[in-house]
Amino acid sequence: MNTVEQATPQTPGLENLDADTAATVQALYREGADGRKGLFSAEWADRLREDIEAAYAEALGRPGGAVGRGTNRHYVEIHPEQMRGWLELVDHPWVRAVCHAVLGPDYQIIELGFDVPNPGAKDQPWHRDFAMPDETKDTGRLTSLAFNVTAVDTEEDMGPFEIAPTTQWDLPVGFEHEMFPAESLYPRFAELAVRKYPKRGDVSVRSALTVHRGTANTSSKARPVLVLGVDAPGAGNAEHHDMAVTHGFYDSLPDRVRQHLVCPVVDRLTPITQKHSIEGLMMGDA
Ligand SMILES: O=C(O)CCC(=O)C(=O)O
Repeated sequence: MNTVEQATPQTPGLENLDADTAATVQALYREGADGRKGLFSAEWADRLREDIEAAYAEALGRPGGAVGRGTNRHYVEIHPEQMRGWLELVDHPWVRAVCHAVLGPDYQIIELGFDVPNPGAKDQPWHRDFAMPDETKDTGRLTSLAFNVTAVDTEEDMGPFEIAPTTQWDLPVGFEHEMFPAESLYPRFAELAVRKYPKRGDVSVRSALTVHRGTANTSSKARPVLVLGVDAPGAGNAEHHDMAVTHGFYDSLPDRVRQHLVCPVVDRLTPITQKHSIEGLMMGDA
């Protein structure tokens, strides 16, 4: 396997954490991802799928509603109120504890969206969701997390998500836009790669720096998956997102959730127009 230069991880102190949270923090710093089976019920995930399908149909019906992530594949950013289970997700004790432990007490919920690899979607290029921040390079600390929640039971032919553990620390040498590793590095990712087969109700968390890709969907079914993005203060990802909440929704939230929202609180939600992204450029339009 090619050897690569890596940043030196500085795992946060684990002494005040319960065993479950400590295990996830260690996994995030070691492998770059972790997950929990059955955090929610299959019915909860079915409601998520219904909400994703409604938001997807709405987004496809207007210019800029959905952004291409390669053949037959889209990403759509939505508002929390477009998903019935958002509060249960962000308020789940494991989600809160992991965010607090990795990103600090003032972590910020900055992104909600979903990927839909449809039938015919191809292997994506291996990638990161954004460039490695200087803080991670220099201090070995993770400054953001992405939670993924599948809306369907994943089967082999549905183009499972594939991730290359430990690559969150790879310095981006030979990475285009600091996000897309050169093809000469692919054998290393292929050797490390793990395919994930989450079922309805499962939740995973990863560093978006851990190199990953969606694989080819040769089935006749879509594999929609929710993405919840959370930052440490100053990580700088919020400016790439347009999430908002209404006053009524904001007022209905417990304080412990409100304090992690940095998005605008508005009278009326505006459908999100997706920003043109480097991923779209590199993966091609859907
Ligand atoms: O297929 C997936 O689950 C993830 C897709 C992905 O990483 C992306 O579109 O950036």
